[in-house]
Amino acid sequence: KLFNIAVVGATGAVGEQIIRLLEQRNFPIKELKLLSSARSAGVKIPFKGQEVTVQEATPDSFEGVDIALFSAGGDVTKALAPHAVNAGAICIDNTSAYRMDPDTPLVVPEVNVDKINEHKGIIANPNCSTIQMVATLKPLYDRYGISRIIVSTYQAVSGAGAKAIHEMLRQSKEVLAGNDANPDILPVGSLPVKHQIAFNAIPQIDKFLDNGFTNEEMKMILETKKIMGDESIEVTATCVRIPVVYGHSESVYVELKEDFDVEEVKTLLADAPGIVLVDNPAEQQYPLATDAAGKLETFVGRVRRDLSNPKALNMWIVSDNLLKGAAWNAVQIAEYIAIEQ
Ligand code: 11C
Repeated sequence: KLFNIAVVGATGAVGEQIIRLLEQRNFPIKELKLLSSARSAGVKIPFKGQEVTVQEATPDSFEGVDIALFSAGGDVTKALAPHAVNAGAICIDNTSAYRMDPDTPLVVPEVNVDKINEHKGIIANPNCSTIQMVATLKPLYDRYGISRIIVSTYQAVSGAGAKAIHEMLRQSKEVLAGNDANPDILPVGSLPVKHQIAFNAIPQIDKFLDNGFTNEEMKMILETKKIMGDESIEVTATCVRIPVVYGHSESVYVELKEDFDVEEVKTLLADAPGIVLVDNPAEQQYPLATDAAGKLETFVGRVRRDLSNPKALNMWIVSDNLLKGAAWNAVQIAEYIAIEQ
């Protein structure tokens, strides 16, 4: 069967990757509709040797669409996804708009692919930093159980969009030239205070809540429980933006419920779908954002028993935030839907 596909946010950082993946994976497409805000309408995007003209996304854009992939921000999803569902499309949404909605499955195929069929029109794609962590921890959860996760992230600027990439590169040049960085975008475009990202680390991703955590940190906490289907897992997170373009890195401490053998843990990780074990300290081999950029897999290394708690492990998890963290996870879900139909 061939599918009519719509990509909403086609000119954005994630939308571009979705289009590239649909092409590379030879997704069975009848018609590809590329949608965006009015500002980007008219842009031509190459796809399989032809050019597809981007159209303005409106409530009427979804007639005949089978699968709509949204990555144009939560407000656009909230405004348009209900119209897409009414028109009969299955929506795969990259924003946080529906992630915690009890009627919306939140899916990482390696963890809970069975939830896809429970959708009522919308399937939510989790936050990038959550996806790579749960995909890696799933085989350990299945084998030993997980009681607690403490994660600190080192997140790439591309997570904040193409403007943040340009901002980091511009600031780097300014600072190297001896000028002021003149921060303009990060940590949060809509907030008045801005901080330099070049040669810096900013412990704020997204806005703060009253509990002292940021939205990004709460996403890691709440989404992990929902995807794993286990509210008893205790999670705490500190999310930090660093001057890397592509690839989020995470230091993860995880307490397991049962005793484990570190070599068995490494074997489980090496055999897990979508996970690549890169763990050879003797040769200084461990996952690096520069190696993960452009790859579909999630990379794990520095796997070691904790010295303060023999039931806990430490590890380093890295993945391309725009690919497994966003576009690839969404296209994977679309591929599962296509296979089922
Ligand atoms: C970042 N994780 O790195 C964010 C971007 O909820 O999908 C993705 C936000 C989301 O800034």
